[in-house]
Amino acid sequence: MTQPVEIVSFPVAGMTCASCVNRITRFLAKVEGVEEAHTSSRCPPARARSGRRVQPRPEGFPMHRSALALIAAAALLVAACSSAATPGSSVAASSAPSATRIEVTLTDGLRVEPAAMSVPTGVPVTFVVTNVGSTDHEFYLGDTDAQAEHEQEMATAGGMKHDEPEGIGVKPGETKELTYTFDTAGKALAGCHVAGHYGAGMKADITVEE
Ligand SMILES: [Cu+2]
Repeated sequence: MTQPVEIVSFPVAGMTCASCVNRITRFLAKVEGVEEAHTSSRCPPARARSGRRVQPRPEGFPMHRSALALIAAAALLVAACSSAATPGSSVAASSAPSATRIEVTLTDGLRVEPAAMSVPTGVPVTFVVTNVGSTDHEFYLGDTDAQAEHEQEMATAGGMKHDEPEGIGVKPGETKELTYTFDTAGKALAGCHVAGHYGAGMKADITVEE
């Protein structure tokens, strides 16, 4: 029996750069039942190809449910993306488990200090990041693939356009906070992708504990 495949297209507002595009695409691709996702900051609009495995469905449970969920999810992502630059925009502080705070220093010696950190899974962690150098640095969270992708974005876009949920630019002498929740245990990294910095070792290992 062939699986029904539905091509779903929908417009996404508020994407301002290549990282927004990548984030939406990565997110869509992870949604259950989605086989392929394409997002473009120009026309054509975001598209997701949904190949849900056939299961008996009660009448009135249309395929469009997944499309609606996608749109809602993408809208949330865009909201997160564009509000990330606002300081103090952390969410639901009262009901969330108490955030772990880690003080981080970025140096002109191209180091992220401490070079190794441990964080819990599923708990907001606030990184208080200070650039003690005299050149721009950034603090970008993600696994090896995400770091490589961001390195590429930085190279093609010529720099970070705006702060993001997983990364911030920090000017010389500035201290900024980034609150992030690691959803899965394992290894992650914090890296600076100002040209040449990551390659020179400007990164820290993050162990996300069970
Ligand atoms: Cu740097």
